[in-house]
Amino acid sequence: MDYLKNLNEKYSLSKDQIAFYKKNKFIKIKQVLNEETVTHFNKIITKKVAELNIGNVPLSQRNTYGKAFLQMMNLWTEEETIQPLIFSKRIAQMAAELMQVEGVRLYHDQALYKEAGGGITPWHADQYYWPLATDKTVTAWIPLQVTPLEMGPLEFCAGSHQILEGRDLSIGDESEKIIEKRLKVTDFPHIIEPFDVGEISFHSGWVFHRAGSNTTEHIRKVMTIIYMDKDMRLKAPENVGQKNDWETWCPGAKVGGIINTPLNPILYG
Ligand SMILES: O=C(O)CCC(=O)C(=O)O
Repeated sequence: MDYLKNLNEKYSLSKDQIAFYKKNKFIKIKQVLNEETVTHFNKIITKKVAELNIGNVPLSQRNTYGKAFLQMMNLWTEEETIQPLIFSKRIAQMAAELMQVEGVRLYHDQALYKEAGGGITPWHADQYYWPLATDKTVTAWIPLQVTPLEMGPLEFCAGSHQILEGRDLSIGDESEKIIEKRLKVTDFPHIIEPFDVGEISFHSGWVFHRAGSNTTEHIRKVMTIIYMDKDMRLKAPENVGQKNDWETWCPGAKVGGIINTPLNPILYG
């Protein structure tokens, strides 16, 4: 059970790392998890994803979003043994410190398994889907194996949270095309790098990101944890996705109130 030690041991972020995140609204950090922890969760999350993945439509019959990945949500509520990763103090404290807030709650988790031959994840900003009142949101993207460029690691447009155009687009062919075009005429760097085992990234809700296709014969297995400020309030939904998210990830929360439901535990602070 050494993974519990790894998951709860403090990671000391440097001032430079916090400043980097503040400016770019994403960061990649090596050696957050050790190989044993990654291997352990690779096994149990993959088993759960396989169990839940019934009636899968062949890749060729899916749209661009569907080809990007298998998406299984809130696995911590489905499988007790996955909880220690989602409730990791180490990762939650990093999320809080990067956002410079006192504490964080869970918004939800999701496994994102890009199948062998799976397509691109189009450019998008996550917060389009979220009925959350401020930008104090961050996703920890946790690959469950070494992730070379051929597998489609997460890519970021550094500092692109400053661009408002394209925020209103759901993930798909249109968002890929329009956001790509918009980002090309800016000086914000496009970061495409592989991930080592144990390396994870954090990206904020309004920074634009995408991923390439998976041209290998292996699934790109990734777990994500989406955090929000522990004092985050629910805003009135502005689109169907936000209404759906309210009902799914924070049922019972009231517009204008702090999102304090049993599905949104405080993970740090
Ligand atoms: O894993 C991917 O391909 C995309 C992930 C993503 O967009 C996210 O975690 O916000």
